[in-house]
Amino acid sequence: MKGTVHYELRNNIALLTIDNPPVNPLSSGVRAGLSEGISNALADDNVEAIVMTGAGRAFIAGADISEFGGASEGPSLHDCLNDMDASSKPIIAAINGTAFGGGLEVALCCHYRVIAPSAQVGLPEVKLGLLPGAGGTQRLPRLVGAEKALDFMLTGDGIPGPAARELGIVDAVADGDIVEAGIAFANDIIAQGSPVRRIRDESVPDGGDPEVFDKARQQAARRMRKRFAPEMIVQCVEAAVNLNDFDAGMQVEAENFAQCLKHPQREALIHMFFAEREVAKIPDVPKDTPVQNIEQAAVIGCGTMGGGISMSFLNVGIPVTVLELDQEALDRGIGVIKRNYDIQVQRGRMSVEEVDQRMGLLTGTTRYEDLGTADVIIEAVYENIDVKVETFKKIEAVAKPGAILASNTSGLDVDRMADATSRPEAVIGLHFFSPANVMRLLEVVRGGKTSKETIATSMMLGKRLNKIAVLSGNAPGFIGNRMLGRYTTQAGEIILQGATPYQVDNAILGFGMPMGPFQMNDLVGLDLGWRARKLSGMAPEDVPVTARVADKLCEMERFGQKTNRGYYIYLKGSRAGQADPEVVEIVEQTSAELGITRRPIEDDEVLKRCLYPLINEGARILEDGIAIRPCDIDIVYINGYGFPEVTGGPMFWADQQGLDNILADIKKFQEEYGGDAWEPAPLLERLVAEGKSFGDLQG
Ligand code: 3H9
Repeated sequence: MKGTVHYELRNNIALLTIDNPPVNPLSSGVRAGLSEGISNALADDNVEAIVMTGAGRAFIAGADISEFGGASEGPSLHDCLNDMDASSKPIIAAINGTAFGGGLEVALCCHYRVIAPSAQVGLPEVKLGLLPGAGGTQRLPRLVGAEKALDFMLTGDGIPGPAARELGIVDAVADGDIVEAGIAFANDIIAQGSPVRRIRDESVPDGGDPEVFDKARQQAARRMRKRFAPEMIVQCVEAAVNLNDFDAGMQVEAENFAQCLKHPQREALIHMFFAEREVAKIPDVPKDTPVQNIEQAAVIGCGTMGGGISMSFLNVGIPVTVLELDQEALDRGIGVIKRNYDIQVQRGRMSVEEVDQRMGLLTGTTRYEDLGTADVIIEAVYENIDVKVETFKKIEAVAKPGAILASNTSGLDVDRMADATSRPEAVIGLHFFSPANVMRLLEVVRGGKTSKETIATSMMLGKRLNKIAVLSGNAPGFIGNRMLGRYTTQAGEIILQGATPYQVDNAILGFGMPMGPFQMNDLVGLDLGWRARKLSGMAPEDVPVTARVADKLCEMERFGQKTNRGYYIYLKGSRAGQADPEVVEIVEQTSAELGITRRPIEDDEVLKRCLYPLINEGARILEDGIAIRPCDIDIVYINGYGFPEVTGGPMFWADQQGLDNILADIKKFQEEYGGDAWEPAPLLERLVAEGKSFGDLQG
């Protein structure tokens, strides 16, 4: 059995310390230990109260997530809570650290709660596709009211001790030793005649107002589109209010919890939870690899990417020197950073003082020599290998020994940049996603000679910047853009064969992505590819057929959102585009020029043809060793490209569809359309032949 609970007598108090490192989830051994500890304390006449706390940094991180979906041994969590409910002696939670999910529910089943100021409480189950299923949906509304409880459970965010006190979740915030504070609190209770206060015996103080539930449903629809669990939570709180009978409410909670548990969203979201932690583990870079201290950063280029990257550092208090070629470009770039912060002030998300503080950490320069003290230098110059190589030569000339030299390339060869320096071990790709100060993904690209220290430091830096860092090998497009290429090419083919860009976008939106491929092209700018093709002197007949429509739109100066016209028409001030019949005509005309007979294409085919090449290419990326595990690809695609979180990412989703089904369709499309996008990846074929899934490769 995993985990334990230490039992100790402190005079008249039984102290139960939950010990299941690192964060004390309620695994089988903990549940058994809790039941046993309570029974021992009740049997001992010298014990007058019980204090419960956690060893290490957490009180209890919740139910053991790894046990969901499988068999578990020992008493259930509900058995433990029933034992606690039946206790005639007061139980006091001394919340030393994180009390999340089932952990907070255990604390709510205690009769009183004291908390350390830095400890966090939260009911994050909704983020895992679950609901607080250990009485949380029934006890919390009774304690703080239905409205606040709903808000707390539907956001799932943690709050620190003082905020928990203000909300009414805990009875006291205690500085100093939390166990001593818990024992002192227990002795006060004993002095008052040992009253036990069971939340289950109380009624919900508000909740007569049905609007509370309407508001909660609207909030959930806005913030958690297409999620199953929020409605289940709202129903449980309605039951707490309307039934006004704790056990009847618990019955509703149990039924709704069971529904969440068997829902595919739950499985996908728990996959994401573990995947987020897994991507930090790099097999050949041990946990104890030395890392460098990053106290100062430098960014070369203060355009959209450079500005956003600079803000990522400023936001976590790391000073940045930003370099531009001339004073005018520098002033413009810094002006944009300031304006972005001012918008945050207008929206009430930051104070003027905070903006001043962040801008105070920013220094502008036009001289490379000023970058010499930085611990990490990131170039964010024009995406062209020759320009990048030249930039690296300049960086190397000024960078201090030991500094990390990074490129924010979205797919160019990191080794060529490394070879332009005499310290390739210090060179790495740090691919931020736009807007860099907002997007969570950071692709960390290891070159052939990148040292383990440089990799470990870069992964740690990603975490410090509040990003999720995924390691990629150095191959064109890395993980994300290599897959994206397949997706956009298919979308381009589909519109030439009969669908409109609007049909394709709608099918992708229906799948749950925040935008379709043509909306994405309009956002990024159609002119990028068009200009690059012009610069390269490409002959018109050599332009890929899937780029022909975009190039025609560019010839009409329809570059996308920036010119208010692209595939869509954007009315002033609006980012929601309107379909344009003229674009449909251009598409039809292009099909005719290419001799393609248009035909109706079902949405189902649109989806399969856009998504399956992602999976096929993902399999090749795994074969080539560019991504370490399938879940690394899932994290990249969800956090960088808007793949719906509730699917668990493309590789997890593929497993759920059945790899044999996907392979059969890929072979069908190969026969119909040919091309290397439809050449089945050998890994996919092997997995199907062996009856395995991508999940079997996780290791
Ligand atoms: C629930 O409670 C349902 C109930 O309502 C009803 C039941 C009937 N279980 O994140 P970290 C592992 S649902 C198992 O790196 P941090 C984690 O995988 C649960 N394992 O540390 C990692 O393992 P490894 C509701 C867990 O300090 C290691 O611990 N609770 C669990 O940055 C360290 O984790 C939640 O949703 C768990 N519950 O953050 C809380 N939690 O080292 C989920 C963590 O092998 N947890 N692990 O990679 C968290 O939010 C964060 O882990 C926490 C610590 C804030 C606690």
